[in-house]
Amino acid sequence: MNKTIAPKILLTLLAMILALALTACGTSGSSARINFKLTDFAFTPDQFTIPAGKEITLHITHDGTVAHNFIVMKYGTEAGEMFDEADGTNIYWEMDLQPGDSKTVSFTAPEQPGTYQVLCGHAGHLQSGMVGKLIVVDQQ
Ligand SMILES: [Cu+2]
Repeated sequence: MNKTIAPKILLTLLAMILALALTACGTSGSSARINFKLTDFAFTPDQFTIPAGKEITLHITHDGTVAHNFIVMKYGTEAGEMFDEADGTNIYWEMDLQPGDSKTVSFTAPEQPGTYQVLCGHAGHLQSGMVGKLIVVDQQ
């Protein structure tokens, strides 16, 4: 290797590594941007951590074969064994997705920090594994 060029290449590589490291730090902990995938019958990932009260951008891809929805339950409520009509009054936010959908939407995170249940409200889907957690944390 040419001895005068090698240090320049090393410096460039170091700068790139540093830039990547800084980007990685910015995405740790809670995030106002969430990406996840729906399949039959799961959310991947099934746990999200978001900052309280902030505008959250969700990017959802539907890789399954049947319609699903994404429901965030109100604080302190859970659907229990199955999601039924009575649970409808406890919905904080929801959206419907069809197979093949790839959508970017936004909603405002709850002000109350804590763990919120997320699930698919279609009959039988919660029992099949379409359930997860939304963790809301206080941000200074
Ligand atoms: Cu579903």
